[in-house]
Amino acid sequence: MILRDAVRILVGNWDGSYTVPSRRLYPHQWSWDSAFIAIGNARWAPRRARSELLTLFGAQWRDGRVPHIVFNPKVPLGAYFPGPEFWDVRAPSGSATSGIVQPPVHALAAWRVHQAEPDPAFLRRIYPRLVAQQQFLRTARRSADGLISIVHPWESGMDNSPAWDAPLAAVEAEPSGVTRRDLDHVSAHERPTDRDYERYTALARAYRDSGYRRPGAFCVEDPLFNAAYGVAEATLAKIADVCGGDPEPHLREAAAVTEAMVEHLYDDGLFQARDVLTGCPIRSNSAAGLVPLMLPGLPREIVNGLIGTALDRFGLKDGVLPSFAPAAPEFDAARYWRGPSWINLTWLVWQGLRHRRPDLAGPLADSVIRAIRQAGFREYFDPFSLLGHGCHDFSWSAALLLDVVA
Ligand code: 9WN
Repeated sequence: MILRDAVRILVGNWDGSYTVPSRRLYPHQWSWDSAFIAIGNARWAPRRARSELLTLFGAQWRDGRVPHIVFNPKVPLGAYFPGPEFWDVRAPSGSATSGIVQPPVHALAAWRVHQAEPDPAFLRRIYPRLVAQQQFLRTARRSADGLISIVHPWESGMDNSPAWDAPLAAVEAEPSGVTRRDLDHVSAHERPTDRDYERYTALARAYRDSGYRRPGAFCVEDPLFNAAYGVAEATLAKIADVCGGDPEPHLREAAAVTEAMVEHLYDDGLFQARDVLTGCPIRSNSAAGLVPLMLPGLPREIVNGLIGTALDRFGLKDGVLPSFAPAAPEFDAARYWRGPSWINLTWLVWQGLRHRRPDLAGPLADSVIRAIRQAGFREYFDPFSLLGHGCHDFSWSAALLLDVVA
């Protein structure tokens, strides 16, 4: 029944060649959502999964960047803020897009789709595009330490994580020009604040006005984003193998970023973000710091440190994984990325645990099923009561459930 409902949601959110995250709240194509959705669709409709990824990469920019939103021209202007008129840019395909990116989890998605139904032609088509996506990050965003930076909280995918409070405080808010449409659909106490939005808008505007070249007052190295980048290289090595390419450079790059992360971002049982503008670590209790568990070459003592933290600070064994450690003062069980449990974040950590600690991975997968059984396919969940928050019929909650139970 629950599986049938998951498929029903994905069918309802399908737009002909890709899937919207949510019909009303997010009526366009989102980058990392499409990767998670493809992973789930691979379980019952691999053709759709391939189409999902190829449609997204169809809007790739010449510099290799994969925009975080590809706008559907049929959706009325003003349905989502900030919309195409704000970003004011088009991909070479002619699609209106945003100008920022999201965590590069797409190589992993492409590989999972291929595993579900082997299709070397699909892999050969998407491989150069995935390589270009990584190349953009190396060219435009890599620091001397070998880490990739993000220039907007939206690029982290965890928009209002408390990890961004300090770097965001340095950004001048821009009260005018913010037309929040999210509050038409979800109550204010579950979303970022107006102040957050004023800063998000100011940052996006500054980046846009530089021709999407120069970061504004926010530039950080995020452990989730860097882990996704490293996992992408490790996965590209496997894809290169199938496509007759050379896996070696990808393996070297995966090892290099893993080493840089361990050296510069790991601190006392958790990976932390770092502020590129001040050079200072941003100490927080974000579950983003557990996602590097996915990196295949992570040293054993680091793995053990992360697992200890997941158990002690995040209550891994007791239930669903919160996005922020519950004992921390910033924790908020209902507000977006400040505490609620998200299925995609849980899935990423689950991936990291599956081969290392099946005894912990199993209950984590069960917690996804439990949350959805109790609250439905919500966007996020109170990690204690499992009360559902955010929008209903959320695509990646449905898609990743299908993967978790497969
Ligand atoms: C801004 C679509 C996206 C997710 C992000 C999530 C949220 C957008 C918003 O929704 O962000 O990109 O309007 O709040 O934070 O992770 O990709 O589901």
